[in-house]
Amino acid sequence: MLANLHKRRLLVFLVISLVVFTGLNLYTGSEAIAGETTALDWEPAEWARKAVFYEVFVRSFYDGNGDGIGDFVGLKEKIPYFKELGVDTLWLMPVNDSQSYHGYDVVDYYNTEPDYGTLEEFREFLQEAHANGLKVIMDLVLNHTSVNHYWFREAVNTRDSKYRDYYVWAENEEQVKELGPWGQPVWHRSPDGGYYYGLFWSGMPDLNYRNPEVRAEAKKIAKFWLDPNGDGDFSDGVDGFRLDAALHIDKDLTITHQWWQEFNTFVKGINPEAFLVGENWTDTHTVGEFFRDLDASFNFALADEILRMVNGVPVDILEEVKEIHGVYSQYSDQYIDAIFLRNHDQNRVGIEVLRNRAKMKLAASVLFTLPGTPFIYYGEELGQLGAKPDDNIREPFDWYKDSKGPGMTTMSKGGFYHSMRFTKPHDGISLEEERGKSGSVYEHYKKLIHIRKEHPQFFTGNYQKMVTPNRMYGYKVTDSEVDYNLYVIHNLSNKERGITISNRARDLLSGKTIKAHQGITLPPYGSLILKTTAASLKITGQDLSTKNPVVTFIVELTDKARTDEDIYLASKLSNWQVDDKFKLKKRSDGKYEITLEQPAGAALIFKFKTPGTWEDTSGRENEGDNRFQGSGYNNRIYTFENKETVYLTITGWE
Ligand SMILES: [Ca+2]
Ligand SMILES: [Ca+2]
Ligand SMILES: [Ca+2]
Ligand SMILES: [Ca+2]
Repeated sequence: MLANLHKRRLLVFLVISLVVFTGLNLYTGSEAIAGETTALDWEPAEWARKAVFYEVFVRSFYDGNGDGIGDFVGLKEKIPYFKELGVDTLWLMPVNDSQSYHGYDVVDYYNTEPDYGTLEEFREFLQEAHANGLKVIMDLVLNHTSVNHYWFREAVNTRDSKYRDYYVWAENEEQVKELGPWGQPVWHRSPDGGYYYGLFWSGMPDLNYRNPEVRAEAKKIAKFWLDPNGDGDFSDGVDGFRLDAALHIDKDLTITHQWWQEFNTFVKGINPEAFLVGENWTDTHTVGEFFRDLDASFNFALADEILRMVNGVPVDILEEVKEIHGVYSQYSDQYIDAIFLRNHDQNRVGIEVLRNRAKMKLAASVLFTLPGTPFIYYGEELGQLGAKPDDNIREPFDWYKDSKGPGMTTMSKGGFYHSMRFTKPHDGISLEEERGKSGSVYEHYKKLIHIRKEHPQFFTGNYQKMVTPNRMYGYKVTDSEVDYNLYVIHNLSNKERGITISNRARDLLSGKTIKAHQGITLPPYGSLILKTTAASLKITGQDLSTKNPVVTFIVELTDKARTDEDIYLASKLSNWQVDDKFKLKKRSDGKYEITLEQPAGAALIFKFKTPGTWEDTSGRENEGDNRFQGSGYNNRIYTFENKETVYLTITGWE
């Protein structure tokens, strides 16, 4: 549960960037020494290494009983859909009984959320999923409970109750002033006058994992879901857990790691094939430490890099992967890298790429051709949109052209705080409109998943960067086990690119065979996945104009943003300083303008500035120009392609 973290995205990104880009120097931990890999006495679930996961918010997926709320009966009914898409494993966001719409504050770990159905219905869905070859993992929220969990009620009502020590209490007044990792209050006053620790908010008190009884409770809960009847047959249980807030179990990371090792040993003792993936939204080294404890961890850093690449920032994505894996492999040689684009705590891909359908497809093409175990967030395969607040990134899955019909869920039911903003009728975004339609986001995802499943070297193969012309990015994926090579080429520009290849190959995306030296055209943001027996493939591109594009930005100020001060464009061109060379000219119509010349393909990251303030981009949702990055980012980004005039608005200063 990382509801507040988005506000700190820039900070987190900076921390990650520093660590990724400066290599090992920043790491000061005492345990990890470069090159030293710990031999672990357990093995990750191998099946997960070659699986494609699908994250489902049950409430918004498919309603099986007509009350407008997604449920287990609906999930069961939609098993053929998951099979059609080609995913192997479902990750269900919390299904435990909870009082919030999202479920991340559990009141009963041994029961299901009544809105979703009974335990019996959950088990029926599970049996059916298993019978169809689908695995299911569930979100397990062990860091904290709801304030309405009876443990916490007992802890507050009776000071000498054994449940008091299930939670974390302040020892003195001084301690209460302490703030959390993103500057938030973490100590909350309980009705009895004490202060309890709740990292995320007062409604979610953290459990105390220094108490062996809490550890025993957590293990009992895991056992209940893995093998409910304890007969050693796991068809009635889940196949693993996504561990919410795994990073935050204890303020002391050593205790956190101890706990997860203990938990993993316990889980593998029940079912050696059970899969554990941790939510560790932090720097790459700290993520790496968790591979000693758990099978897998989400790669938040890579997700951001893929989207930056798609948005025109010159990112060398294979180099990013290499650096991250270099860090991971210091901790374990058997880690499973859980790669993804966005999850339920982040604006959807469609918003991050400013609703550009070709870029949504490009992001997927990159994700599904990189090593790791990919995760899709439900609706992403339709190119569904969603921006914060949180419930608007968790909107109903859009099954139908007119967003009405059997199984369709609604946000007016089920405790959402906001109304529906993004799931809309007749906007081209729905399963009904996209299924079978050539070039749709859905058909593209489906194709990519199937290509990946048929070519397992994408999970484990050897990757080499290729030389590619004209703002394209390419890599070769080889595997000594097979007699062919794969070549992936992405067109990162908004222009068609004509290319020729030196040897005959088949493009797995279009299904077409391309002859040696035959000219082919790659559409803007298009990709090729070439399969060939040739040992090497040379790509030749058309000659592009060498003239630098000259671009004029015309900037309008909203009433709130009016200023008497001069306005500057700050970027690395000005060392992020106020520089007269980048001062905007005030025009007679009250607008401002500045003209820049940059090489074609250059991506400029910038922000406007006065001598005393920075442009406030916090609430910005650029919907106009495709080359500007999405609302989750604090800087503007523009890629120079043509001579043109670009209109911008400044909404405020901070
Ligand atoms: Ca329902
Ligand atoms: Ca069983
Ligand atoms: Ca905690
Ligand atoms: Ca729609």
